[in-house]
Amino acid sequence: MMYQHSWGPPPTMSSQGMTLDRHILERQRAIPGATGDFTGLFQQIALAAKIINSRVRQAGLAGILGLTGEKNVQGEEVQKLDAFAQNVIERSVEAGGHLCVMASEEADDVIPIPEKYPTGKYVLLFDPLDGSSNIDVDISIGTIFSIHRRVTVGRNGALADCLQRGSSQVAAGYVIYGSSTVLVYSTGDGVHGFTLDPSVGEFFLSHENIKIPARGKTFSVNEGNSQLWTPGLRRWAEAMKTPKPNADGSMSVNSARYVGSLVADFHRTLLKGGVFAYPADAKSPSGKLRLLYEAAPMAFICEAAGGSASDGTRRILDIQPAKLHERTPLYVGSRDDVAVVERYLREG
Ligand code: AHM
Ligand code: MG
Repeated sequence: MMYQHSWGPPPTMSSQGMTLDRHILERQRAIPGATGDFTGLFQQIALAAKIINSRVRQAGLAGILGLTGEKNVQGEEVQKLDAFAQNVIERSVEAGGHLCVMASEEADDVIPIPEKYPTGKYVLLFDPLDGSSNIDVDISIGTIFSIHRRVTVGRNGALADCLQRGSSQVAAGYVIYGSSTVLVYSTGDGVHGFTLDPSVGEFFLSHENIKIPARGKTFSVNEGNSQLWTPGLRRWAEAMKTPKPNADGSMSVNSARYVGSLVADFHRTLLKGGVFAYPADAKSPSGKLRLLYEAAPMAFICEAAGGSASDGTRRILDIQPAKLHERTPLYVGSRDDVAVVERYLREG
């Protein structure tokens, strides 16, 4: 991974940088027969991310925290930020002619492409604003997206286009609205991060070819649920908290880190290593996170960076979804650390 700190503050970064658009375009040119469809779709997703970012940054000022039904200073109906993000993504991508259907964590059913627009060969699955319960307390939130090629024929896509294994994703990515706004994506051959320069309104390459360390020092899980876990998982958490002696007599200790916003917890895990877990428990036997909008895209990115992702026994990317809003336990991060938690789960 290349941290380009030498670029210095944003104005310098923009003058020297590789934009997200150019990055995707250059890769498209390297693929014989590529039509530019994917590049077009990606540009629209990046535009949506910038619009959502701008609203997230104004959230307090614009009085858009809280519930729908409120009026802003102009007397207009105020949307909740996650409803706003849903709307922005749909409006940004529906007209491009690249998609045949969409599905979102915020919508009960598949989202068709309006009749007035052409359709295309891709399918977009997304979580418009993940971690939205954290908005009111100024904690990082994010957008997650997953792109598949359609498997049905005809003008409109269908549920079958959305219910594909994670391994058949063409691309996946997320945007973190954190201390800076970063878009991370992968098409399966490398993972790249782009930081938004707000003065230019453009994403610039800042994290090239991210590789997750094979082992990390951080474990990330909501231990508030630990009484609901299996004994094996509780033993794993205890093991994570047990200092290990080093050869030189010093002690190694892990750090516990849990933001409660998947994008933030995953982003840290990807860059620094370690494991993020949202297990099944007695209250939620299938876990909390959604396979299509959360687990599968993060698993795709993590594997492309050299890490792994499991539901405890299976590779996340091998799971055939049976329904749109299916949930799954998720253990994702450094390869060795995911293997350790799988071992504890196996031992029960
Ligand atoms: P959301 O999609 O409703 O925002 O919920 C998903 C979020 C994830 O971002 C995060 O990892 C998890 O829920 C946190 O759950 P908990 O508060 O139970 O620890
Ligand atoms: Mg979510």
